[in-house]
Amino acid sequence: MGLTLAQKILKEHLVSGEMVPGKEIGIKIDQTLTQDATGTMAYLEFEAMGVPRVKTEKSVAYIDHNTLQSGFENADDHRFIGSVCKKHGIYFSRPGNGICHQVHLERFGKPGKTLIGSDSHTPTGGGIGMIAIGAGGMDVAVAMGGGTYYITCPKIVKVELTGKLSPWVAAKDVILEVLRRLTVKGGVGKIIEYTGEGVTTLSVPERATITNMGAELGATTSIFPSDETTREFLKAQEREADFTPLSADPDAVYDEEITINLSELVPLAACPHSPDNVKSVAEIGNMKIDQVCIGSCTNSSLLDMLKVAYILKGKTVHPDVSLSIAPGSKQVLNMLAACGALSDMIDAGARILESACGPCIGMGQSPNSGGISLRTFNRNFEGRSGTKDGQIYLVSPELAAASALTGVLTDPRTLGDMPKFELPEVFTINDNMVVPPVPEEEMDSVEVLRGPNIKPFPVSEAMADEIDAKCSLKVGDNITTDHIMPAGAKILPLRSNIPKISEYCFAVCDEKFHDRALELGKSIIVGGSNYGQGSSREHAALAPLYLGIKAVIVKSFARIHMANLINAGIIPMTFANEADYDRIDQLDELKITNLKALIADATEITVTNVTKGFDFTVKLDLSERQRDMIKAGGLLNYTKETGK
Ligand code: MIC
Ligand code: SF4
Repeated sequence: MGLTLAQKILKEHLVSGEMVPGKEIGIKIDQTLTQDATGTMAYLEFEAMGVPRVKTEKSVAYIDHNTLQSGFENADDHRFIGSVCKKHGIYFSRPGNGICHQVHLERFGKPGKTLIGSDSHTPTGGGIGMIAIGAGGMDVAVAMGGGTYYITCPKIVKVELTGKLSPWVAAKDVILEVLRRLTVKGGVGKIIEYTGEGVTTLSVPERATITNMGAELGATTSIFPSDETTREFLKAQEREADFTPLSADPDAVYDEEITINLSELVPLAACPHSPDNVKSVAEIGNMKIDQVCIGSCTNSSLLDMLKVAYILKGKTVHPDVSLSIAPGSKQVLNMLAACGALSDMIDAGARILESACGPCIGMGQSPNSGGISLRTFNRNFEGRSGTKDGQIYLVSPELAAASALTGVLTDPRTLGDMPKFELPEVFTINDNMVVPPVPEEEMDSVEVLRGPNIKPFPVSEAMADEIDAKCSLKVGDNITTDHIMPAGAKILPLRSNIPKISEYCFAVCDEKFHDRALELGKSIIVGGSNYGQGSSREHAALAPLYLGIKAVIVKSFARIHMANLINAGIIPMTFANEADYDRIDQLDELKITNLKALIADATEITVTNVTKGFDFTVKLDLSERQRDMIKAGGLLNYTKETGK
């Protein structure tokens, strides 16, 4: 029986387990990446492991999220990460060099390799045939130390692409169509593998847009074959030697299959407040808009920017619209400057931002009250823009630029003939903003520089035999990590200070949660389905840990967040009977006894609702290793105990 491309790469990297969907497998990791908002914690954890030098083929630390330095905190974090990198064998991409996923694709990713990154959009690397997975910082720290990375062996979904995109219809519309069909839960436990004759019509940056936003499906990752287009891209990056041709076997067997005819796609938009709330531009109609933001790791490649500049050239941004543009990397920005496209953008009235995440993570450019903002980004969760009632629509760069000129949602197909946009034969290569690590013999003399905002991460205790605690919070379905641990310009600088950042934990849902949880001492959170979707931020587990959360009982979990809870020693449980969710209220007292024996192998546990006087059953869907981790009180304790 033939293998799919994802299965081939996983098999080659398999360290433990059997490749049976649903079973835990351990894989060897070749490359890691971190960004600054998750990186400080990841490197504190790495330091705690006591490994002198990373054991991966390549590890890169990027500064791209917390670049607004409105106090000393972010700059201190940058300095800390830079010095840790120097000391421990990690490449350091300085602020200004660009968004981690864009730069990694350009300069470091390699077909056939495995990459984990402390950012949920790491699957961008799937655009050049990598198995690239988003993970919590602690998992990345362990991988840097040479440890195995564990995942649930995923099912493989084949997305057969046929036809060719019509003029002005974009790669963004492809992934929005996949989201429309599969929803934000549809990819959980799956790898999305793209095949078919339509693949050859898509450039590497277009493929990367699609794999990037596969994160919004909840998928483990997404992957494209590595073909002649990949070779051309790597050659243009002066990295042809990194190329390997890779594809699925012709007789590969997939668990699910869908077909998308690219020729039939039309411009789409994800409406507020979910990436799967997808409608066609025609369905939404002539909506008046207030803001347009172009950029983010989904749509900030040179190709995207050249299209935007072409549309804006010689025109003026509509008087009622604010347009901001953040090119994805120094390479992109520099090449736009060299060819005059940047000047076309500036001339039209675009507000040019630095090459960083910026508005995507609420670092500036929050829309006006109730403002309608078109963004080329990947997430439009409520409040993420920094304006609670902001109405965010996720669209392609073509649609965004066309609408910035008219002031209303505009179908880019009204722009007339589309010229052929092509990638250059050679990109401008200058890695001068990537600091290499010092040679091994100089390592000891590197001093790690810590600022006063950098506090140690909370230590979790070994699991107790009984949990008798109140439900400190009850929430509904599709709770995102932006609900659990919001980001934005005000809160992000606190990423290295768990006690302080915990004050904002769940603040969007319930401002009193922090105080209540602290007062209760220990407590349990109850939630609906797809709990923890979105980001890889382990702060969404570390803040609850600090606030005394012992268990989370929900209808279902998103993958990375569930792994982060286990890493933090918090027990993730799911309702055996979803109807029991309705029978629990906030502040009910919940009791579980004999936990030590049960955690060893029980798949179902009885919980008593002491307040209401009934028992209900929860499921524990955990591997043996995860059970041991929870018993030890999390991954760090487990690693210390077992040396694994
Ligand atoms: C995001 O897009 O939500 C982030 C910010 O990039 C996060 C990481 C973080 O919270 O630092 C992600 O996607 O993992
Ligand atoms: Fe940065 Fe936004 Fe991409 Fe997250 S989704 S890595 S915040 S650009």
